[in-house]
Amino acid sequence: MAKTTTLKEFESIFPKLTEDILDDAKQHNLPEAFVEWYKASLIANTVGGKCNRGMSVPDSVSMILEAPLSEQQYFEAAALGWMTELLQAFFLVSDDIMDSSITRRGQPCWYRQPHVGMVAINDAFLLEASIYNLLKRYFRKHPSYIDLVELFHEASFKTELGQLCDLLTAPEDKVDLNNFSMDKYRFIVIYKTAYYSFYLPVALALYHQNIATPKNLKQAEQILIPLGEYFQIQDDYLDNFGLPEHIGKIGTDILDNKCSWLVNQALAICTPEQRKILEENYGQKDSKKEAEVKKLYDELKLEQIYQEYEEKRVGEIRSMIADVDESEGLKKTIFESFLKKIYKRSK
Ligand code: DMA
Ligand code: MG
Ligand code: MG
Ligand code: MG
Repeated sequence: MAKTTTLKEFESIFPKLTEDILDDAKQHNLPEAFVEWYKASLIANTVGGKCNRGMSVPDSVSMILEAPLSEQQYFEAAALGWMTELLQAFFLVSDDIMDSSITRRGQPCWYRQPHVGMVAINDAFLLEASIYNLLKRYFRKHPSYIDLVELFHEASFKTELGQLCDLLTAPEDKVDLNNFSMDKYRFIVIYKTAYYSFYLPVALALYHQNIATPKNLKQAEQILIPLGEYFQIQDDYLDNFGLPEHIGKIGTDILDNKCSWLVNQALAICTPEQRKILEENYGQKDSKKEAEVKKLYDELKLEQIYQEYEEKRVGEIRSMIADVDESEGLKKTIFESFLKKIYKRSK
């Protein structure tokens, strides 16, 4: 029987990894004060989230093996999990700068913290570099070492393409609602979120067990990409309808002129008069205009449209999971547990 990890167990691995990462920096004679800075950035940006991505690596390994993990197996799988959290930290620190966000996990965003500012950009690079230092330290002799390295590179590249499209679809100085479309939207969310958040942890588990094949990787992708797309649609929904106390961040999508799921839904059903309201108020750094858009979203009953979408999509995802081929080591439970964690989430 598989055994799922707890946040406490998973977090108990992180201090050792922090020590390792800082040890690599010390090898280069980084002065002590800067080692402390690196440590503060690692702790502030990597710990304190839900760790759904990270914990899903040991959970997936345990479900593949259908057994609890030995101490060594757990450490390795959790280390790979923490590398996905480091990748997430790297993306969030930079995403918050690019999105002019205010808070993250209930705290001021890293770039807004006293004395940090644009040093945050380099801190983001260091968070990313930590992944490859840890990979080398623990997996240099693993038969799938180069696959693991390439997987992180590939997931990063895809995320960066998604972020590029996200940012270029949302110019700060030019609002053009004709720029938005559900096709563009799908590209953005699959690339910026689904690959690194959903496909990466499961692919890591398969490579860790040396059982990855083109067939099981493809099968994993076929379900995890729709799951990731659904997850980012939830994120867009919560950006407007979620509570900052729950989601730990203040929504910025309207102010930022984002090609969000909500604005695409609004465009699909609005009258010419309502479209005019959007044209005059969307995508400007003005909280009164933002409030006008929020009011329109309520009038258009987007909350209800979202709930209907969620029920329908979750039904489809459930039937995809029911069709999973388990002959090459994948297990339906892996996907069921992802779905269970995110269905109707409010944070
Ligand atoms: C999330 O997009 C994507 C990445 C790669 C961080 P987002 O800007 O909607 O995320 P958030 O709402 O957390 O700022
Ligand atoms: Mg953002
Ligand atoms: Mg963003
Ligand atoms: Mg968002």
